[in-house]
Amino acid sequence: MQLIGMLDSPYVRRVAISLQLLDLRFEHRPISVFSTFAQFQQINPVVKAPSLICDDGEVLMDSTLILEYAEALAGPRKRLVPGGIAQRQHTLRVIGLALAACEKSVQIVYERNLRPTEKLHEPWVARVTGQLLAAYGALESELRLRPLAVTSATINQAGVSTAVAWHFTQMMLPEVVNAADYPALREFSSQAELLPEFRAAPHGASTYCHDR
Ligand SMILES: N[C@@H](CCC(=O)N[C@@H](CS)C(=O)NCC(=O)O)C(=O)O
Repeated sequence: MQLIGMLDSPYVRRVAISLQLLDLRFEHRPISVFSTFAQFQQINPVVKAPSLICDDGEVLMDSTLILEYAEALAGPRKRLVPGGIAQRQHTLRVIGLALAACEKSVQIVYERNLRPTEKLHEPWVARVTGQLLAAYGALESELRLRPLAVTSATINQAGVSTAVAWHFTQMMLPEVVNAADYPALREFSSQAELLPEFRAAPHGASTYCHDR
């Protein structure tokens, strides 16, 4: 199967890291939804990253749906979302917060990079920034109350998504989310980024390669 999209997208990155943790082999094609729009369009006319070309050619999109498919492919052998209801509930809460943090960060980045300055609507940016800070405030509290595992064998989807979201925001919007205010997240992220699966799929323009 082929993972389509750049690793500067937190959604693409969470899939690239999760596929490795699930022991699923894939080819990564870092095609951009912006600079190579037409090429992306040929694979997926909706131009959403990540897209996943399955082995039979069918194209999936949306990181959460791709990960649901990946978990099914990996079978009972490996899972990143726990089966037990209590653990699953908490994992889904944390993933939801991390995805909200990704979404609000991406909205601010798009607002800055894609909209002409004179068309910037400050009340909207302020609203999104408040939501972003609320998501990280809640993630910081969750992490302090219930620390997440952070080894290749034990990290779950809550851990992957939290670490990827935090790193993305710190790469793109460090002045908006002050790392010093979130010590638990900062520590968790620095440990996660050392894992081989994170290092093999670094934020940015590179290509994941399974032989690394
Ligand atoms: N909910 C989606 C969000 C994916 C998303 O927004 N990806 C961005 C890249 S970070 C994208 O495709 N942007 C192009 C566009 O929306 O036109 C997911 O989890 O995959």
